[in-house]
Amino acid sequence: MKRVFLILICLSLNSSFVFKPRVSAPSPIQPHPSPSQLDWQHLEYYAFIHFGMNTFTDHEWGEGRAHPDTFNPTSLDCRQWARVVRDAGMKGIIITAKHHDGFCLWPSSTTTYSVKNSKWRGGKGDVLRELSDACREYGLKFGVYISPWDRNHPLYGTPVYNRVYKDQWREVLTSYGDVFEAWLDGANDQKKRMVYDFSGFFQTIRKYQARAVIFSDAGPDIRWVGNEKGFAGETNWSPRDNEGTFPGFADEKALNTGEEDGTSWIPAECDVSIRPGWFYHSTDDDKVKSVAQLMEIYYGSVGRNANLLLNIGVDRRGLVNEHDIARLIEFKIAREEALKTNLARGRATASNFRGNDTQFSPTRALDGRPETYWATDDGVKKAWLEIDFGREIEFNRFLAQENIALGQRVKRFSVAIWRDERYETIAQQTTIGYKRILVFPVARTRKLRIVIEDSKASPTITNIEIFRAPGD
Ligand code: FUL
Repeated sequence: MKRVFLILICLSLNSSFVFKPRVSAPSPIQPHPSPSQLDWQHLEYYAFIHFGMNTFTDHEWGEGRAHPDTFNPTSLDCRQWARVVRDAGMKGIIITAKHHDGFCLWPSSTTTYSVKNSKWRGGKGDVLRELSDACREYGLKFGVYISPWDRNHPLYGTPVYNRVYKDQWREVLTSYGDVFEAWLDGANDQKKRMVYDFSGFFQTIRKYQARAVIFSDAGPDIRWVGNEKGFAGETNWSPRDNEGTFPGFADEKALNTGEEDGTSWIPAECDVSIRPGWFYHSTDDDKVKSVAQLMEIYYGSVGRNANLLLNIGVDRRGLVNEHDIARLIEFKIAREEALKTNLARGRATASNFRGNDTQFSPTRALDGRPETYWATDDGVKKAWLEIDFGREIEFNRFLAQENIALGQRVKRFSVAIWRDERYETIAQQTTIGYKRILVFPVARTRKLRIVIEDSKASPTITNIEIFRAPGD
């Protein structure tokens, strides 16, 4: 009996060592993303495609009067679109299923103004069918833009139109498989003002595709970034105070930066066209944005905690034009070249890590695994992480990511390099969010620190990468 007692005591003493309770992960702060918003954020870069009646009338905002036969692509091939988009490194396509002119690219029962009354494919064509099939084949997400403003529909301007518009969403969301993003703006007619039932529209979308994220000036899931140039604010919070906002209400400044104390999680999406207009115009063939411009946009969007929705206007043949293809591929190569070899390897230490538990150690920010992260003890809102490269390195790009599943936390951070026996700050910025990329002149050092200068709660850094991009 005595011996059993002794063994029990030994076991219990030992167990405090062996069964040491695991240090708990930081609790999420409010607001934080839903699973669909998190999946969406990981996409980073995908295509907008503007194609429709305007392609054939050379307009940007058609009036809805062109005869349906005007829509007549000679060799439409959605598999070519999907191939180009995949080869360009984009993760999905959002198509203008209906633009302001009201012409539907699918045979809708809600209007006579659609592909079914055009000569194209003898009135049997359906662009959404062909595109959604192609997206599945090429492993791309499929999304749709249905413009609420409709310059053709006879009921537009009356309350009944709200039902028509919901029916359009129902048709599209129930016929073509999974839709990852439902895109709408608040565009309204200057004369025939329409009182839109936005909450009813959102409910309809949720009813038919609960996993789709809804984009507009006012979310509810994804917000417009406040400009069509492709740039998020240098400070860019995903939290946003959405109270009292609606699509068409655009506080461009607030949309551009979000709000530190915003109560809803509504991350930003940067929509921008590769050409001056959204639709294809042959006169713009020599105005495709340069690789340098596209790189700037990339750093200004994906590099500032936003997703990039880059628009391509498909041409009158129904193909992505050669000029755009060439640029998209050059842009992909330039991105890969700039962020090719990650130099963030070496001995990582930190001023603090959670419960001194290795599951939250600074090494976790360098292991290339998105599910692991460096975190500090609760209440520790200022901290540094140091990487000792063990040799001198040269770099000009710095990338950091927060574990946003737990909410966006970092308010201010800096990057410092070891020079002349002391640390010297080479960049100071505000938010990080899902991804932040800093661009600066080439720096040389054997040690580097990321200093979290202020944070809403204990910082959680899932990834740090460092690159030497070609050029200065
Ligand atoms: C805006 C529209 O008015 C433009 O024509 C374009 O489609 C852009 C992406 O959204 O609201």
